[in-house]
Amino acid sequence: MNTRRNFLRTSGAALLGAAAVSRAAQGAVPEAATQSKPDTQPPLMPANGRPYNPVVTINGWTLPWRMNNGWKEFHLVAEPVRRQLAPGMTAHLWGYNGQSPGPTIECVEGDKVRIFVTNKLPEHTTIHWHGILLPNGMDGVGGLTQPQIPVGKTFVYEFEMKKSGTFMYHPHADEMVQMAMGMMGFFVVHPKNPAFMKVDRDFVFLLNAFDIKPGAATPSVNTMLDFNLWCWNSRVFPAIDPFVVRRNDRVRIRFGNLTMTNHPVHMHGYDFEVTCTDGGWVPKSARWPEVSVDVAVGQMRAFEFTATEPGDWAIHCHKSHHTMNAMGHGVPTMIGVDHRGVAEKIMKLVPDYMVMGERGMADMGEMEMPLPDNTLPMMTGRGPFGPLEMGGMFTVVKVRDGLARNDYKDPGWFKHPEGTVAREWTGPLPAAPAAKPAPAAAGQAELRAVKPASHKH
Ligand SMILES: [Cu+2]
Repeated sequence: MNTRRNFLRTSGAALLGAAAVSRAAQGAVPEAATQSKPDTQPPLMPANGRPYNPVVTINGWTLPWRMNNGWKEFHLVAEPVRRQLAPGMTAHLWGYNGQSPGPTIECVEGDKVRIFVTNKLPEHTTIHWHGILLPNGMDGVGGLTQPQIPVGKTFVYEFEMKKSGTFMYHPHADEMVQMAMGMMGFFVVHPKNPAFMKVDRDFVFLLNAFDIKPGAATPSVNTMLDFNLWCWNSRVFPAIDPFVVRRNDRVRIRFGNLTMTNHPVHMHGYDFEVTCTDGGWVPKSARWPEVSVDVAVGQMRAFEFTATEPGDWAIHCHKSHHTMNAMGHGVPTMIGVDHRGVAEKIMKLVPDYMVMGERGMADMGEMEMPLPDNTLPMMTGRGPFGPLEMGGMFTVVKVRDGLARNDYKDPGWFKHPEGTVAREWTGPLPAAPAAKPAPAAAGQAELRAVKPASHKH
C-alpha cells in the first residue's frame, strides 16, 4: 500500500514542504492513506481493536485507522482522482484517497468511530453513511443535518456502531454530479461475536455507472439514465478481478447499487441465499434459494454459498447491455439484411466503410477496429476457448482445490477434467422425434352440451 507519506517521501522536497504545511494546519487529524493502484488489495488484518474476519474489496482496498483513546479514527479525503477502468482507458473521476470508489471502511459492532473528511474537490460536499444507525446530526445530508463541507475544510463525524451489517457511504451534496463522478465507498460493520455469520471469504464491491463519450475521459454529469460504462467498483470486464475461492469455503459476496437502474446479479454453478441487506441480517426463516438477485437503486445485498463445485463460474448482471462497454446505441438492426450491393456503393464514397451486424454482433468480440484514444472495445475479454464477448458487469468466480487460506491470486483458467467439456458431436444424429399425430377427427370435434341433471330427492 502507498501511504500519502510514502508517496511524498519519494516525490521530492517541493512536495514535502507542501505536506509539512498542510499536516501542521491539520493538527491532530490522522494521516490519510492513499492508494495508487486499481488492483484488488489483500484483506487488511486488524492490527488493534476488536478481532474480525476482514473483507476483500474487488479492485479496491480497506482504509487503515488509528486508535485514539478508545475511538477508531479514519481520514477520508474527497478529491479528483484518475481511475483506470480497464487497461486502455483511464477516467478523470472524483473519489476518495486516490481512488473511485473510495476505500472500504471496516469496523466492529460497538466501535466508536471518528471519521475526518477533508474536501479537496472544487465544490462543497458531505458524506452520508447509508444504512448506519446514528444521531441525526451525523447523517450527512447537506443543508438538512449539517452545512456542506466547504472547499479546503475538514469536518469530523462521530458515531457508535449500533449494529453489524453491509453499508456504504456517498455524498449528499450535489449528489447527482458527485455520484456520476464516482464518489462512493463500501462500509462493513463486523459482528462483535466473530462466530456470528462467519464465512471464510467475504467479498465486497459497488455497482456504478458512467457516461463517458468515446475518446473522452470525464463523465457527462447530466446523464440521467443513458450511461454507457457499467462497472463494478469503477472497473469493467475484462479488468474486474476474479473472485478467487478455495473449494469448500463458505463464501459471502456483498454489493451495493449506486447506479440509476436495477441490476439482476446472476451467478452460475450454484444456488445461494441472500443473508444480508443494508437493513440488516436476514433471519434464516426468511431466506429462500436463488440464482439471481436483483439489486434496486440504492440497495445492498449479500448472498452466501458453500463453494463445493470447482470451476470458472460466470457472475454478471443479467441485463445483457450491461455486459458491453461503451457502444453506439443508434445502430439499426442488420440481422438478415444482405447489404453487399449497398456496401460496394458506399465504399466508393467512404473507403473505410465496414459492413457489420448481418449475422449478429459476435464478430465484435474478435474485431480489431480502430477506436478513438482512451476508448474500450465493446465486447471483449478472452477465455481459454476464445473470445468471451463480454464487457462491463461481468467477472468469474474461480473455485479451486488447494488454495491457501488468504490466497486471492488469480489461479488462471480452470483445467476441466477429461471428458467434461461440451464438444462437437460427429456421430450419427438420432432421428428427431416426431410430434404425435393429431386425432383423426380433431378438425370436426363435436361438442355436446349436456344439461346438468337436476337432483331428485
Ligand atoms: Cu445491470
